Amino acid sequence: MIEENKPQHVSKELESWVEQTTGLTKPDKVYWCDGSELENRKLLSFLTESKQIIKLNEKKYPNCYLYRTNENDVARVEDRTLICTDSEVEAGPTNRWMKKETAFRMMQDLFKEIMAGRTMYVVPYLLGPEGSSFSQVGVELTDSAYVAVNMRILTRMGDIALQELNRKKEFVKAIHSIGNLDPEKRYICHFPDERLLMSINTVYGGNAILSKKPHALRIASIIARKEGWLAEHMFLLEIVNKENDKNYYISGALPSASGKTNLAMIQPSKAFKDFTARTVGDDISWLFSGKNGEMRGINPENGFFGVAYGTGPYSNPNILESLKKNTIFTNVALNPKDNTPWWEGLSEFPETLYDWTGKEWHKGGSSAAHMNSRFTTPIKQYRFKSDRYEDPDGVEISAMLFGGRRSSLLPLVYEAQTFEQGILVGAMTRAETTAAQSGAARVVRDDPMSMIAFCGYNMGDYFNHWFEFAEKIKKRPKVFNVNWFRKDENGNYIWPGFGENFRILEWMIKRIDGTVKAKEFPIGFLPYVEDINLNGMDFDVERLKKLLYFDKDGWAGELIKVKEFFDKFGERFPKKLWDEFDKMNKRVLDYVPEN
Ligand code: OXD
Ligand code: MN
Repeated sequence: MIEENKPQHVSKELESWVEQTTGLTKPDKVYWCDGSELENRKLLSFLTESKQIIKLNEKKYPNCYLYRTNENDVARVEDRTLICTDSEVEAGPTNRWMKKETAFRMMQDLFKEIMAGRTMYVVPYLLGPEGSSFSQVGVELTDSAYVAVNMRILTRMGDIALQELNRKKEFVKAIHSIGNLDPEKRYICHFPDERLLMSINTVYGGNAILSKKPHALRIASIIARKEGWLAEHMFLLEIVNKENDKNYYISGALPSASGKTNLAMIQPSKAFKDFTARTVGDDISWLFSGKNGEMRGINPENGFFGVAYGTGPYSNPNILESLKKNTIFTNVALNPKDNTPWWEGLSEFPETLYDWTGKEWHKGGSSAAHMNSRFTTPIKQYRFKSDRYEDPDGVEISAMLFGGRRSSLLPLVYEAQTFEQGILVGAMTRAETTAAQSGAARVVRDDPMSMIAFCGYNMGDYFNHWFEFAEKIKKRPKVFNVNWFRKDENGNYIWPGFGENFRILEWMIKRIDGTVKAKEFPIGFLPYVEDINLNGMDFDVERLKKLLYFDKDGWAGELIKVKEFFDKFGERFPKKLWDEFDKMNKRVLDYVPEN
């Protein structure tokens, strides 16, 4: 076996684990990634020459590539994502569980000699800013060069991580193989006790880039509980009011493929010329308490893995320029005329395309890019990133928001009256599923804090942990709930969304500053219609009233569903959360509408 590029100082633990994995998987070669530009170019050339990836137009899209996954491997597979512990109760009723020993044996069998004839890449990575006491090191061993080049964008990869490892000693171990892409033998296993991840028969990002959902959310959420912080499926957005020179940091949880990246990159329209908005993170936030009892957050990632489909001049004008260099596209269409990537929403339909599977596509055909097609692009080159994204101490959170896709009932925005009620608002999130989950139809499911697929332990304990965490926070952020997705009788979206959502963010800022009042309802505070700034927008106030209406009967029904979900946790469900629920339920049932 050949070993290449091995660094001089490698800890004994890392060295022996790599050796052990090599013994099991039997690669022809082990290559240690250093994260350098030269190495990146070599890996991309190898992928191009071996026809695994397509190099795009160098003039229009320098250093950009298109990768097509197998047609059966286009999204996260939640039913094959397992939490592997001694007892099922540790995983809880929302996770799929397998007994640790059984899962380990199964994975050992599947990984046996799986890398024969292939190269195993050793990919050390750092999650979080360099020098942050919250940063974590992981090492992924993978036989996919595509995974390695993605990780170089999404994490701080290579030597920088090994240096941090020399200081920290502890690291998360992750083993991945493309295997043979057999969907029946596809598994993403999490072994929290060993801080070990094993994933096989997939290359789709959320299943194979183990630094992301598996480490930065599932394993990190378990570590966070032990250490007293939170790992959340949240973007982190900076808003500056230039008029009074105040900064606001808003973290927000929305389910996958529900506009989280777009909101994290929102551009205030002309009506809001006093404001700028900058991105700290678009998908994951690690939240902790600061010295003065404030809530702080960092983005553990270093790049964006956003949904390409639908991204365009209207939905997210800011990102488009960034996608024109150093970006890997997955499952988008290809315009053969000039060898450029294309997806629905980017521009007018070209006459002819190759669709995401590589087949010829003509105008009028079904979707050319996959609905869960992705871009992987570095934060560094994003013009509207916040200067604070590399701050090791993170940023101070002024507000949090929860939400999801709901075609009815849920108002455009409402505010929790207290932080504890805010925990309930997050916990009772129910949202329509999207193309980010394999096999998903548009059905409403419980998705507390948008973490249903990402909490690595019993969610009853998770809710409890939120209350424990809240006790440490003396300067409590306001908590809001948003829903951009209400539909009218004809099935059309009522609120235009995207950039116009800034109007709602501005209302939140006014609430943070205490400059507007709000009206109390059983679920929390709703805005007075006149406090939502509609300047420069052609939107009927009556429609806005509809979006801010409190529907007593609808909410009574909603809370029945919420209760059914909460009941699943039995003993593990915190009393404090039942108390919040009971209070809200009583207020809803007792509510008598004015006149
Ligand atoms: C993602 C997801 O990729 O949530 O961010 O699926
Ligand atoms: Mn996500």
